Amino acid sequence: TNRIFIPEVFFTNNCLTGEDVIKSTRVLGELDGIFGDRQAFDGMDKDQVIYQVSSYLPVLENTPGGLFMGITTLYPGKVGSEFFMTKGHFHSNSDRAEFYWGVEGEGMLILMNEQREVWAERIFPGSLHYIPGKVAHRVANTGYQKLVFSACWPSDAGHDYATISAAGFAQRLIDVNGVPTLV
Ligand code: M6P
Ligand code: ZN
Repeated sequence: TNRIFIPEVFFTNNCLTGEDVIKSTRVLGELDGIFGDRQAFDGMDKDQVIYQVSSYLPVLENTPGGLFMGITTLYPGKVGSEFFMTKGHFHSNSDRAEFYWGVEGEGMLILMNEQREVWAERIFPGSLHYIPGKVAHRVANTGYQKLVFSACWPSDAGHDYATISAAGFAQRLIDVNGVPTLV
């Protein structure tokens, strides 16, 4: 059956429903080890919701040639001086690329290649980001309101979280006197 897809509704109300839409929630406790300030992390509520992702998966995971789409709402906040951020990942099929685009709020897309070189792009409503293959990607909310961004990626990309869990990103996005700074 065909799905009637109304981008405005998907974006503003985050309300696509159906069995091929997967909603997931990440609470702070699931981001253990990601933030640099262990003491600040330990003092925080582990049930606090950091971000939610609605993914529209029109084909089965791992199908070659298909596309997936997601919309992520990342709440504002910090662990110590480090902005709330997504887990971040490489793709399991490492050469697969992805688009991100900003919908609402402000943030930074943090990127890292296999040589562990890190750079960042500012996300804002209407910003478009091409993430090449073999580049890990993570998003931080640098604002005071929720950050909403959307993504489109190949259905056979897969998520490799292990590499980032083990070695992290080579730089962190820290609030230095009100200025988001990679350190
Ligand atoms: C985007 C896409 C998804 C990803 C989500 C959250 O919507 O890249 O594939 O799952 O962001 O990012 P992460 O999986 O790194 O927590
Ligand atoms: Zn990805």
